[in-house]
Amino acid sequence: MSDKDVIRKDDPGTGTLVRAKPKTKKPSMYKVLLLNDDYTPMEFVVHVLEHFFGKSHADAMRIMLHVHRRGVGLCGVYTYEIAETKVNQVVDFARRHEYPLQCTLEKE
Ligand code: TYC
Repeated sequence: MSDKDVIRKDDPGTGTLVRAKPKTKKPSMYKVLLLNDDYTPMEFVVHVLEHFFGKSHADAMRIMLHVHRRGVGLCGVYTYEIAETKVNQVVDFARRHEYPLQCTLEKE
């Protein structure tokens, strides 16, 4: 018997176990993706990955080069609210520096 099993109060003592209904659901997770463009400087993208996604300099370089070569790359996986906030922060930061850097989210 696991801690997820319950015995009903009106169980007549047959020992029948009933699976308890889980009260929580795992939230859907969302990928935050960075897209390549021809104008945003590489150092700017590395800074974004370090500052907004907590990447080490080495990981930020690796991800930036992957995006540069392949067109798109994964920055992180988050719940919807956090993913949405990251996308807005990155796009807003890039716009303020007049770079066309694009960042999107995709349901896992
Ligand atoms: N392609 C850009 C350049 O050559 C660098 C770059 C990398 C831009 C990743 C965006 O998401 C990006 N300056």
